Amino acid sequence: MKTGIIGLPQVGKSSLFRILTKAKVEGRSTPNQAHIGIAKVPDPRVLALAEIYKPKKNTFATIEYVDVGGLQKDREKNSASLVPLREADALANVIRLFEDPAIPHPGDKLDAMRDIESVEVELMLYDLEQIGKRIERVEKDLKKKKEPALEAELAVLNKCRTALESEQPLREIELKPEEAKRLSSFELLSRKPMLFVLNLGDDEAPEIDKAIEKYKLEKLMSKPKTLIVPFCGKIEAELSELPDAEAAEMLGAYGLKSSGRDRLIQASYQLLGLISFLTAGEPECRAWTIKRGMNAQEAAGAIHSDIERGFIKAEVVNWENLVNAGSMGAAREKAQVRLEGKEYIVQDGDVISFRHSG
Ligand SMILES: Nc1nc2c(ncn2[C@@H]2O[C@H](COP(=O)(O)OP(=O)(O)O)[C@@H](O)[C@H]2O)c(=O)[nH]1
Ligand SMILES: [Mg+2]
Repeated sequence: MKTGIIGLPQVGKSSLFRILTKAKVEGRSTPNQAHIGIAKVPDPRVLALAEIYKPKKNTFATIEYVDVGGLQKDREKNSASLVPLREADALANVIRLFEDPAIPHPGDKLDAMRDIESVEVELMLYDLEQIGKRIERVEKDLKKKKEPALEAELAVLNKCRTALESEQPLREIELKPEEAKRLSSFELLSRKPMLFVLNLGDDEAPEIDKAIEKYKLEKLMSKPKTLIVPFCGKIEAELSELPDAEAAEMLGAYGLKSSGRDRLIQASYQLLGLISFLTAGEPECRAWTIKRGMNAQEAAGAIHSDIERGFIKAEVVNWENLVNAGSMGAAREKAQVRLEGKEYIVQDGDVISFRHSG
């Protein structure tokens, strides 16, 4: 699963990409060569299980980030730089809120809402073009021959066009599952879940919790498929260069309660509709990624298709119960370990051991 990083020029996109992926990329990304990097999803649960099992290794879930070039004044160039985003499953729009006279910004003063809207407009124009082309096509075909499937598609497309024309991103409109399905072959950008990343100045670190109110962005919080995460880019860039333990110590010195990097990655994970289940043993403690709502048999497939096919039962215990009990045996005695069938909907933080045949 991939999150595409977007935003105006000089807002801290590439810096964010480097922080998240701890990649050492030099230079700028251009539309034709977007940078792709992988981030480990920080997971204290894996570490807590490792305290019990002392495994040979810990393995974390991962997600991908893509750094595409910044949006330009020139519409044509924008279209090109938006193309790599078609493959993204979610977007992260970086909003510049740090002052720095040495680093020019396209607006004369900082204005979060203006910048958010100008990026949204680009996404919506891109979608309008895709939808407009398809509508033309479908209307032409319908003139030749009435076809219920095409008529249904046209209705959804028109619904989208109406929303876009009134400047409403498609992620905000409600569609029935069968309507959404008709759109699934289009890579519509304004329909992708959106993470607004507020890139604050260093001096705002102690009041990071109040940033959303301070910049009057509360109204974004209630929007569907939308999350807002404030962070201090420059501080996080410094922290990402340090070993984990030192970075954790330095947080407090800046007046921060938690790592912005961790919060951002966890927010993207959540926005992508992903959860983790865990496996624990002496060889390895590991977090596995699945879509929220998957059942035990589907989850088994994340490990291996053989386990999915030969699924018999899942032995499930909540990670915290296991950690508090201190061992599987002790958790069993407390009746905290359950045997679940294939229909069981896996919960975030379940520790599972699968019984399978073959
Ligand atoms: N003061 C400050 N400078 C930053 C911050 N984030 C990025 N920068 C600087 O802003 C410039 C542009 O950053 P970059 O990440 O390349 O922006 P991009 O054009 O959006 O990819 C660089 O000189 C960064 O060092 C920040 O949070 N605070
Ligand atoms: Mg850049």
